[in-house]
Amino acid sequence: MQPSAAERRPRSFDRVLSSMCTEPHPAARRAAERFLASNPGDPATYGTIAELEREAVAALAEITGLAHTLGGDAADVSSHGYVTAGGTESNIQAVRSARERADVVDPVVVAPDSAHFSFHKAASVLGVELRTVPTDGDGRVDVDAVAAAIDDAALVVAVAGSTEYGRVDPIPALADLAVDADVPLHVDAAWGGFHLPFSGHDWGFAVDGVETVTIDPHKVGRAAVPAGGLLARDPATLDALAVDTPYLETASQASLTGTRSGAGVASAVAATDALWPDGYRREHERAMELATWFADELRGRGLGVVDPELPLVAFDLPRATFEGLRERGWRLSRTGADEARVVVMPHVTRESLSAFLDDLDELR
Ligand code: 0PR
Repeated sequence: MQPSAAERRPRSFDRVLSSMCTEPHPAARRAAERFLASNPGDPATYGTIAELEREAVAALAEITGLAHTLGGDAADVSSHGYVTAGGTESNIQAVRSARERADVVDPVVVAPDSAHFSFHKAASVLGVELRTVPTDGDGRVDVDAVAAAIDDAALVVAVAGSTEYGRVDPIPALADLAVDADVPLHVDAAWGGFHLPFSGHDWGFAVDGVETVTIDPHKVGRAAVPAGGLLARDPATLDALAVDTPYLETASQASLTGTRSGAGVASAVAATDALWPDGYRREHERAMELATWFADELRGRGLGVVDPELPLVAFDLPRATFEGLRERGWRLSRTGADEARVVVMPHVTRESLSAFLDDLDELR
């Protein structure tokens, strides 16, 4: 008998070049399977997964520099964050908390035009105005434009690893503006967060003024889907999100979703246990080297390339060649400006990119 569609093995990652998902770490896969039916949204019933969520948040607090600012006292780190369903939930919740805390009639969120579309969802769901400001020619937000837009804002958003180009906004400069204007700064490091501790950027809670950070274990962190992260410097950020939960044994819940993925939480702990810090550092170095090599190869073929700041390479590719590569099975997507975009995720290797270049040469 043929296996049903649901029983078939997932597609191999061999030719997946533009996704931010990747092969989970083997330990993450095993951990996910053990917790498929537990619900971190009900900690009084599912105590083991609740304890694992504290561990996941403690790991993310280390990675984002929050643990250090708390003086290494990770005892009550769970009041500083939780494991979300992904970057979208984290970003919505960061906006929601800022809206609650600003307590103004017409809340405004200032974000670069490079910000992920989840901020448009947040604005729509929460009834806030999203005031987008332009990026410069190199894909980072124009700081002067933020300065001109910040005064009445409830939140400023910075992107640390943009979805289309992997660009990191000038976070210290934005944080200075935010502190002066007394507006919280949210850093979206959903994808970049597992690279940035090794890239030399100033980006996380080490920067004064950064109040919340999105960082997703289910992207570069190599946890199972779904496992996102929202971290906050001030526990009041999460308090502003909490609603009473009268018929649960716990008094309140700050997450946006109710039932949540125990598999995501357990796999985030397993992956970060296995890989933080040395495994992630090695992956960062491997991926940067590969991205740099790939960018050189493309340039050598006369193609325009956006210099990779983090391991993501956008490059000019005629539409017909793009379509031809898709027909050969390469899972490739395009930026809004029509460049092809390769995200050097852990499953992307020198071999796969060489095979891609061979196909590219044949099609040109
Ligand atoms: N913030 C940034 C900077 C992101 O790049 C993304 C996702 C998000 C937030 C939202 O995260 P979730 O998708 O976890 O809610 N960026 C990818 C994108 O939109 C998501 C993606 C992942 C798309 C895998 C395709 C895919 O196969 O392109």
